[in-house]
Amino acid sequence: MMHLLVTGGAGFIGSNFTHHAILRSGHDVTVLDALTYAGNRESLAGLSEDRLRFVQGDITDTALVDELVRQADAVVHFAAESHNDNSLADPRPFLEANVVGTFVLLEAVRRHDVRFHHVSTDEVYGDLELDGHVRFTEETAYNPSSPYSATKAGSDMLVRAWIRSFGVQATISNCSNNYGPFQHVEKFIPRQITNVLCGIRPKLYGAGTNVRDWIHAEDHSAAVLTVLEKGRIGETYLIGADGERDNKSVVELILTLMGQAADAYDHVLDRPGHDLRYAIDATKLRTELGWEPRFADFEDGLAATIDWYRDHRDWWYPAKAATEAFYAKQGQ
Ligand code: NAD
Ligand code: TDX
Repeated sequence: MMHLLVTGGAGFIGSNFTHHAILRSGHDVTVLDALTYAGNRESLAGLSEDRLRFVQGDITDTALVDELVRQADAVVHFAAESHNDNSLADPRPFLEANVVGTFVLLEAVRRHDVRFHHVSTDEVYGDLELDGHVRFTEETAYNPSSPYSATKAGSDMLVRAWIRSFGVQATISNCSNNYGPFQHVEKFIPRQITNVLCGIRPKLYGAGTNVRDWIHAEDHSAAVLTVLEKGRIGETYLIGADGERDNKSVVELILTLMGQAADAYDHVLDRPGHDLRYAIDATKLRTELGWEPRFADFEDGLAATIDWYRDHRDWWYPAKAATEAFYAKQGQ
């Protein structure tokens, strides 16, 4: 049992991980989260105060981070600005949170000799050809496309440098696209589900042929815990569950599962620099650490996610109008 400092623990994946770490693995958790527009205290509801301490604060706050890291056995770092479209509209917050924030955490774990796990994305590798069979591995060269993925790539490089230069005890994981409950309505799948629930037609960027490799957030959380508990220091592990789908078929599936005509969606302006395809080869994680995804069937996972949004309007509805107003301004 460890005392974990989880940054970004009020976000989509960080809150899922916090539940997982406390309820399945028996760790105690301190969450450090700034509660930006993307953070929601309600996502941690139901966890006992004996096991979870919540601190509202910023990962760029050196004094606060130093004190919390000093008290922890390990840091699991999820906090980030996470949405590509926002990074295209206003990149600066991404530099602050993703690059400076990771730097502040690295300096604190270095000072206190605390184990660090850095949560990152497959987007650091850029994109793959649409009709190819090549997938990302731990050896793929970095080639980020957007301000978001460039700042995540920068944060990964900082972690690697702190491992090599200062001997920081760190691991990195790069995961593919997550779905599941508690995801902000700005993201693709919840946006389309909540559009249908609000009587708005789903919005597909461009032709919708872009491919994403979907994994349930529960499987991502389990993988991060596996790397934290069993991963080799200094190593990177890719996380993915063989879930490649093109965006058009995902929208059609959502509409069908929600009892609508499969073509009841709109094509809208494409994302500038839109990555074509992501695909993860997770052989290293599976063979070396024995991790396997539990949510093998995307359609079942998506149906359960739709039910969750139908049943939790109070959680997502307050963010819906502002999110759609942002997209309307972008022509999306
Ligand atoms: P999210 O946007 O839902 O949550 C981010 C959380 O971080 C929020 O609670 C927010 O309040 C907090 N935060 C942001 N800036 C902060 C700061 N300066 N100080 C303290 N807290 C701050 O993001 P998510 O989708 O849960 O992603 C979590 C992590 O996983 C990110 O590092 C992201 O790059 C990575 N990741 C996400 C996906 C995905 O599909 N969503 C896939 C691979 C990797
Ligand atoms: O309304 C939409 N219509 C649409 O066609 C939205 C919001 C998105 N899209 C497309 C763009 C992408 O091809 O759907 C795909 C998924 O979009 P996002 O949910 O914005 O995810 P993506 O840009 O792929 O990045 C996600 O996965 C990697 C997360 O947001 C990142 O945090 C993570 O690192």
